[in-house]
Amino acid sequence: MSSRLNAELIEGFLSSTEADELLMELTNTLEWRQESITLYGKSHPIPRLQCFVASKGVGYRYSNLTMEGSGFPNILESIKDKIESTANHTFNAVLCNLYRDGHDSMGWHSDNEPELGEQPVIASLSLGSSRTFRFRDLKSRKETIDFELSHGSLLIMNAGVQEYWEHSVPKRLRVKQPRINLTFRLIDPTR
Ligand SMILES: O=C(O)CCC(=O)C(=O)O
Repeated sequence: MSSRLNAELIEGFLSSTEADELLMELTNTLEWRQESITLYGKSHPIPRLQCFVASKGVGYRYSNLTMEGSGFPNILESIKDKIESTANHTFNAVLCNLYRDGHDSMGWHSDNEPELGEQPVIASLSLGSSRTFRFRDLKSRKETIDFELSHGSLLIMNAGVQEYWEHSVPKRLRVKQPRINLTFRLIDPTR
């Protein structure tokens, strides 16, 4: 039997006006890049744009990529404060993903890098087009649970989620508008 999915979705965490403003500001001000990952010696561009934001000195390794933080811009600092008080958890980094349209996606993975520590709590804010966020039970690789992540929603993945479940954002070819997702994490730079 699969483990209970210890995740919580808060629709309308941001009002639609707040979410519109944040979407526009982040689209225009973050330094979005299309990174490549190397698999079996071959380089592949990832199917979305990314930007890593973190407190100074905080770095993150992810699928052969190493990213370094240089401080939070004000706009992300205030949204981080609001998310921290709802999730009752502290964060020092945010991985930002820009899905240009429904051709962009995220493959199956768990956020289980050693620097996130054991049983990390991760808070995920969505802006723009709604996209399906799919969990799959790691043991059976059969049971799936879908969440529809809408503009201004906050998904909190609590302790145990990364240990027992993986997740993905599948392509949705009918989606023509962009989506930004921000995943707030607490990274231990000494690990
Ligand atoms: O875009 C999303 O909702 C998922 C992002 C994600 O899985 C990640 O950053 O690890």
